[in-house]
Amino acid sequence: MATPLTDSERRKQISVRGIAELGDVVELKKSFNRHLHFTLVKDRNVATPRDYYFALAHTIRDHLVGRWIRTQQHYYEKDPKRIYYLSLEFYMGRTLQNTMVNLGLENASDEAIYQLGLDIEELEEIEEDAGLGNGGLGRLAACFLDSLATLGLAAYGYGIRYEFGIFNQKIQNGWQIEEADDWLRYGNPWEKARPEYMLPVHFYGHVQQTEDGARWVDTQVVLAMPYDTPVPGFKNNTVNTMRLWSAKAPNDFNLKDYYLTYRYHQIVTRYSNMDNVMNSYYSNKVFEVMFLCSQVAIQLNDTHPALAIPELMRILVDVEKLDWEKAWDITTRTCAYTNHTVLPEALERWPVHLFEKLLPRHLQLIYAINQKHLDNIAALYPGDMDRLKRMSLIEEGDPKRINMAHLSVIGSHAVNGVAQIHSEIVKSTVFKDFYELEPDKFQNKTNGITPRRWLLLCNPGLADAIAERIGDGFITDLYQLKKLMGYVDNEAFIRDVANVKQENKLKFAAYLENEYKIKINSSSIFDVHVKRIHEYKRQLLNCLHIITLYNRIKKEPNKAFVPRTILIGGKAAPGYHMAKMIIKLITSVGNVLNNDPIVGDRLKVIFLVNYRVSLAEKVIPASDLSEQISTAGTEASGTGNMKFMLNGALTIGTMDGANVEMAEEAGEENLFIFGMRVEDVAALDKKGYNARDYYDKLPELKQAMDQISSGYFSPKEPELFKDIVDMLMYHDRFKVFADFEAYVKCQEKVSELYKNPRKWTKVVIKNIANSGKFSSDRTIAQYAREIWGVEPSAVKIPPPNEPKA
Ligand code: Z2T
Repeated sequence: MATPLTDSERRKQISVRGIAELGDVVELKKSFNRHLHFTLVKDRNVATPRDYYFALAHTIRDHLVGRWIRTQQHYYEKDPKRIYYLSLEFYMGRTLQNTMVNLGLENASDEAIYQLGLDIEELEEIEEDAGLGNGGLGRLAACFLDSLATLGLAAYGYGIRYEFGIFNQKIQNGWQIEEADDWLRYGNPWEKARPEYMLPVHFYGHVQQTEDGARWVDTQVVLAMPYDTPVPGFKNNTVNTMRLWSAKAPNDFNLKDYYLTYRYHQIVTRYSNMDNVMNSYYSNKVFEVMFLCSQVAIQLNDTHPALAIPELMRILVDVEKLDWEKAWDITTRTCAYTNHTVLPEALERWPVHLFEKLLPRHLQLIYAINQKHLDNIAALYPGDMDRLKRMSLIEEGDPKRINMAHLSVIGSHAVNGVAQIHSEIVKSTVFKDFYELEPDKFQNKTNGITPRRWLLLCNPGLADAIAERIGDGFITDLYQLKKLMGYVDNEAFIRDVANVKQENKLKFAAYLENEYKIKINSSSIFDVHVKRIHEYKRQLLNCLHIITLYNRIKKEPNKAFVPRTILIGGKAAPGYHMAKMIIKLITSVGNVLNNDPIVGDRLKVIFLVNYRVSLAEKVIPASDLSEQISTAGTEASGTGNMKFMLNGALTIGTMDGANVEMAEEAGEENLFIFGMRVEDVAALDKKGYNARDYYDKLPELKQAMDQISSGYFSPKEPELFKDIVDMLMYHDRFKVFADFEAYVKCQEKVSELYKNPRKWTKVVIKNIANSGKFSSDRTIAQYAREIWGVEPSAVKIPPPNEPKA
């Protein structure tokens, strides 16, 4: 008779991390030792932890190579429509564990490394984040690459190989300090330079009008060097390519000043993409340009790569000699544009004088595009001069500028926002006139996140608890999580979900203690607010709530209080004064209340230094409460909100961005929704927002503000936070005070529910069960069908036959 399995044996069998087959383990160990010897040129006596990381990285990378070659061969033979995702940012984070997860090698590698007497988590920690992005937009591009490969689409991510990623954030005396991120210092084992595909890119010069069209002559040539990184799909043997370009100016290249150098670097790498798209398209077959748009789709990740539009026109008109109408038809049918914000300061408007020197032919083409566009408007709306001015690609003024969003809308057959509410706002505000002109162009594609990195990789305990109930199909079909609604009252599942959360919290607390010597109370609510520091994201609203909680404890020290640890993290743009002041305020408030013996461990405020992809993977699975509190109408979508939901945190949030759809999916009663809706914000704007009204009416708000302005949190420098106070009192575009009362009340409900762990966990389960919509697989399938005109394929490329060593 078979002995019953132990709990851990049962878990191993259903483990979503793959099964450690003996053969695989033996092979991995051999390969690891071979790489340590031949690649790292070390033995176990002298190898450092970093050598071990590289030996493992090379071992795992070897498993990608055959699949990569085969996938590209497969695309060559089947010749499906190619998707080019053009993005100035790919915020990839680490690659080692993600590769093991997607190849199903994680448990085997764990076992192999364990048998070698090493600790795999310690090795994984050595890898640098590929921080080639700022935040949500760049991380979205990275999630999309994972989904594109998992859906078997013939896709390429095209971008820039920055030599420095986003700065590393340090905190000194409560202030943000930026340090260079020299991420390539020890080499990058995941990239392959492709000097054979190097391309010349032209700059400067002037345009000659000849009999058969324009000639751009006397240019200076710059070389663009591609580096390819493999992008594996989840267990489908597909490996796509992310191609990042590096530009080096030849020595004789004369650059006037630093600003131009910087712009030049951006521009050369931006538009070298296009040449290559054309090249890869027509290098192997007879060039039939008429079919370009049926063979290639180009998705522009915001306006940053919008030069693709005039560049494609240049190639079609100047090089391929197509007539203008044909060229424009192909261009617009090939390109599509995603908008990520409606905040006016973030919309790109490039000075014309930059183009005059650097890209004179592109400027001419943009003027010609604009002329035809304005002729069209003038014919449709005779005499409406104001409309012409509003819709022009060129904005008069000093300096004269090109509105890159207008260029992108005109040059694309589809324009999409990134959440339902945002897509509606886009149509009624920034692109109102354009929507009136071409309503069918405008679409919505609600953002998503990859469940591989944001569940399997970062929260294996939760993934296992789920798979034990509903199998592992949810990993590539996240809507299957709905089946968990059948477990809302299942005591064993409730217990498992609560236990996993507690384990994650303990692990994160241990990490904070190890790395930063910070001690936190693991039975407190982990209340987490992580994202870029921005006025519209309202970290200051959180701050005012923290101060209010503190004042309540001080007022009635013996009253019962539900303990909270408030974790706030995020980078401030180096030149954004207010964002830097917000960091200083958070750390100053922390200093006061973390050291107040009356408060004890009931309330702590921790600033999470250097928030980035790899830190998100640690903190999100350990969170109880997710702060998504932007002013309604300002956060296009948010994607952190989705990561928290999937990892069993409850959301406190406004009806903004994708929060709206999260509430729709899970039921508004299962989120902590508070505050003004978009309509309320508009009404308040109409009436006139007066911060003073709230300050006078709400004693707790007044007390908190008075403390900040009187130096309670900065005794040595009472005036320190004057700019914050003035902003909040006299020119707050984001109306923090108007939501203060509702926010504080809503936080009371959070504490109330937390007192009943069983009820809390049931709400958590309902949230997880209804998070299926927020898989980037769903998002990408919609882009594929509704913008690119391709079907995601379930075809599994056969596994490679590795050449014998
Ligand atoms: C960015 O991360 C976002 C928008 C931008 O507008 C620029 C950057 Cl770097 C130009 C974010 C949005 O703020 C966020 O709401 C959204 O979820 C994310 O892009 C992805 O769409």
